[in-house]
This record gives sequence, C-alpha cells and structure tokens, in this order.
Amino acid sequence: MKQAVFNFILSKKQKGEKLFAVLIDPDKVNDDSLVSIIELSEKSSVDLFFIGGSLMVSDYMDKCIQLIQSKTSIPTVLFPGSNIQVSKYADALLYLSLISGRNADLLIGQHVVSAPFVKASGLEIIPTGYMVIDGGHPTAVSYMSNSFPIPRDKKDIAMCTAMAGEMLGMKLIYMDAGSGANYPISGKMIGSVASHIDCPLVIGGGIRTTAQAIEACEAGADIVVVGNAIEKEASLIEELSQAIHSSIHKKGEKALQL
Ligand code: 1GP
Repeated sequence: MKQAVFNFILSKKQKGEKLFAVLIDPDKVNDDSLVSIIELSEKSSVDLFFIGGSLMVSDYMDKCIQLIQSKTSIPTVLFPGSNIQVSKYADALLYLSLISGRNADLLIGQHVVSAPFVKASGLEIIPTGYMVIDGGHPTAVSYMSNSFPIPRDKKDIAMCTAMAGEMLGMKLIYMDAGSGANYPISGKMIGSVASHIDCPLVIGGGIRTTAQAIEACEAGADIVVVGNAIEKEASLIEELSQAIHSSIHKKGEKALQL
C-alpha cells in the first residue's frame, strides 16, 4: 500500500506544522493560467495540489496533472466530485465518503461501482470522511451531492460526525463549506472538531483572506484548501502560504469527558 502523501501530512501534523493545499479545478484553468499557478506555488512552498471539481465537463484532468508534474514535485492529490474523476497520473486519491449526508450512493454506492478501477489505478488511497457544512448559500457540492449540509452553528453535530468518521477508519476528515461559500467554516466549529479527533483535519470552502486562513489554522485545521479565490487572483498564493505556514494551533476547547 502506498502511503507517501499521507505520511507526509502526518509528519507535518506531528511537528505542529500547517499545510497549504491549492485546489485546481481542471475546468477552470488552461495551460497558461495553470503554469502561472504552478510557478507561484513552487515559489511559495505550497504543500499539495488538490485536483477536482463537483462537476467536470472538460477532459483536461490528465493533461493538467501531467503539466503540474513536469514542473514541480508538489504532490497531486485527486479530490473527486464523482467516481469518474480518477486519473492514474496523480500521486494520491482522497477516497471520499460523504459522512455528513445520508445519501447512500455517496457514502458507499459509488465506491462499490468504481472499486476495481480505483484499485487497478495504483494510486495511493486516503480514506477521507467528507463533511459538507452550510456556507451561507447553496454551493455546487450541496446541490450535486443531494444532501443537506450540516448547519454552520451546529458544532456538536460536526464534532460527533467527525468522531464517528474517525472511528470508522477514516484517515482524514475534510470539512468543506463548498467552493465559493459566502462564509468559511467558523473557528468555533473547527476547534470543536479538532479537539475530538486525532487524525489530520482538512478545512476548505470560502477562504479568501489571510485572516480567514489563520483563523482556521489557529482553531485546529491541519490543511487549509483554497481554490476559488486563487482562480480569481493567483497572486494570493504567496500571502496565504506565508500566513498558513507561520500559524500554530491555539488549543481551546477541552476534549469531551464522558
Ligand atoms: C471546495 O474546499 C474547497 O471544495 C475550496 O473552496 O474554492 O471556496 O476555496 P474554495
């Protein structure tokens, strides 16, 4: 079993270092814009590229990953919106189960259909408990997943969902307010989840500023994902990277005593 990307994430978490993942939606880039994102990411020590989108209509994914790999050694991690978004060229696959929803197809159905192809791909597989949190307006992920997001003020639901996901064997928990969300996930909710799980916590959706990225890190995010804001303004990569890499977890909430 390949484990290089997961081990990299884990070793950073153990040292208390935060990671910055730049999300690339292959539908929203071309060779020129992608090269500029790669160059800025390389210069700014971005840790990971996440590749995917809720709905993919172009056939640019393989070429996009190959272009990234020809220019940098930053790992490419698939963040698939569906089971057709699998590319053998990537370094790893976030094997997402939508644990915040009650849509059986995204909890296990699509996994069953695609299992032989995923296994044959030779990709590093990272079992990931994926939780969609309300970000203030319906996002592509909430529509496409046909599931209710967790309300943004219900931190206990998020905490229990993440705990259950970890005990089911998920190696990462990914909390997502959805691409372009009005509001990123609150520090309170992140803190509550972070203090009740041991596995790395990924936070994304609606992060546009260094202050928002720092809030997520200080509350307990191990990986901060930014896509939309960078598509609009690639030069943000440098300041976001600096902010995330200099942040530390300011532990707040105590673990639940039962
Ligand atoms: C969405 O978590 C990602 O699935 C990133 O969201 O595009 O809003 O940065 P943004």
